[in-house]
Amino acid sequence: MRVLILGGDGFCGWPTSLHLSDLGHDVTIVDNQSRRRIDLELEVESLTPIRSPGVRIRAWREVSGRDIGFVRLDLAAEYDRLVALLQELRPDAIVHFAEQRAAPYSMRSAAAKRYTVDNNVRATHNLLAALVTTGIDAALVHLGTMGVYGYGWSGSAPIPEGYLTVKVPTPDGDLEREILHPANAGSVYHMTKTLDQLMFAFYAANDRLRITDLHQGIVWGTQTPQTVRDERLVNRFDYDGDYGTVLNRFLMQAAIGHPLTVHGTGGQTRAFIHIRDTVRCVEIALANPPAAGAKPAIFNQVTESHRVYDLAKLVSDRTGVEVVHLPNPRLEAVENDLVVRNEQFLALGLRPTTLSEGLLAECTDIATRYRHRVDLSKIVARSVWQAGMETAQDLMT
Ligand code: NAD
Ligand code: USQ
Repeated sequence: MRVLILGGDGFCGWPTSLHLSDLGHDVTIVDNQSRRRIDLELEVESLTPIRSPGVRIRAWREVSGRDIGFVRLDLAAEYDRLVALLQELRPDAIVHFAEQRAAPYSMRSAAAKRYTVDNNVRATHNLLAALVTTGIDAALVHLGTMGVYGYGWSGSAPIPEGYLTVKVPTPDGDLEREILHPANAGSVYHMTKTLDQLMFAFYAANDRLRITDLHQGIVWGTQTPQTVRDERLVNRFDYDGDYGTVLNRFLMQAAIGHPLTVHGTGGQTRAFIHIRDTVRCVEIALANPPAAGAKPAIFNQVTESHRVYDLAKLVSDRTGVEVVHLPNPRLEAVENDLVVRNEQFLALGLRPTTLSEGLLAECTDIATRYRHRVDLSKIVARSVWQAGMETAQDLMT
């Protein structure tokens, strides 16, 4: 297939591009490098020394003999170029990763909130409008988030895969209706993903676009079988308070002997997936698109759930690094249950990679190898959900 990977320079997009190229697909990455620019703005860098797109693509050609295209394009701002690109390449499939994806970054200032909404909503809508105007019938796979459901509101009720069957009372008795699961975003970033869902529902119904929305949990890990093939292919590893996600942060903190930064009690339960399974899930989703005219297919892209404190304890027990409970900079349930249905991917052949000693060690090894690149002042989360909320910055420096 000819596949466009929008956001293919990022943490999930780069290994997905390599995985699909390795499978023999004709891959073109579209990315405006905004993520690299935000690193400059935050004065932080990936823990791993990621190379420029040109070097990455040359290295991949050397090790695999395969070409990957790269187009620098802003999906949110360059609609006409996007249309021209679609007309030129006429992709069979499109994977859409190209959004601002950090919840803390999306809450740090009015400018960041506005950027996140403008970027994410416009990027997704431009893509949908461009597909309609060009008449290109590509299967579209979007990376959404488990956070669209919210955490804790439904107690221990299992979270279904996107849709909920509800009873609507009428004078003639109850009617059954299938609706999108109610959205309950916990940050401006997560809110943009709930808006994406509404756009997908509309364009699938009105224009018969074939759309799959992957409600992905927190991704952990760094490397995949392709990114380890050459050091120049190394994947991004975010560790800072805005972009670093919780388990990778704990593994990096353990590698440098920094106390493990649990927000609040650590009773927050979240869903997780290893980066190796992310790339495999995208492959499976591309092979199983919905029919034209069908509602968007929604898959919960998660393999296991854990409490934040339990993860910290696990890492602490194997490394001896202490756990600290910091003031939580976020507005979120102190504790929550989480049961997630994920039968669709399992039925389609996903064999989940779960938390294992080997994979935790792989991540710690990477963190140890690049520990000299850590900026200690960037570890503790500073972005707060409401003005005046206490942060742990003073406690930790
Ligand atoms: P990332 O920030 O590393 O990658 C996103 C890429 O998209 C970056 O390279 C960025 O430059 C590009 N981009 C952003 N806006 C763009 C625009 N307007 N035009 C062109 N390119 C643009 O993020 P990631 O961790 O790889 O996440 C990818 C997707 O997966 C996101 O949509 C995110 O919401 C979703 N997701 C990520 C995680 C996770 O834990 N990392 C979990 C669930 C869902
Ligand atoms: N947390 C800590 N200590 C830390 C960092 C985080 O206790 O040092 C806590 C947070 O308070 C939160 C939980 O860990 O309760 C998860 O935080 P996170 O930063 O790992 O994940 P999140 O902000 O939810 O965002 C990440 C990705 C996002 C994706 C989302 C999937 O950045 O793109 O959509 O995971 S999900 O969480 O399922 O919505």
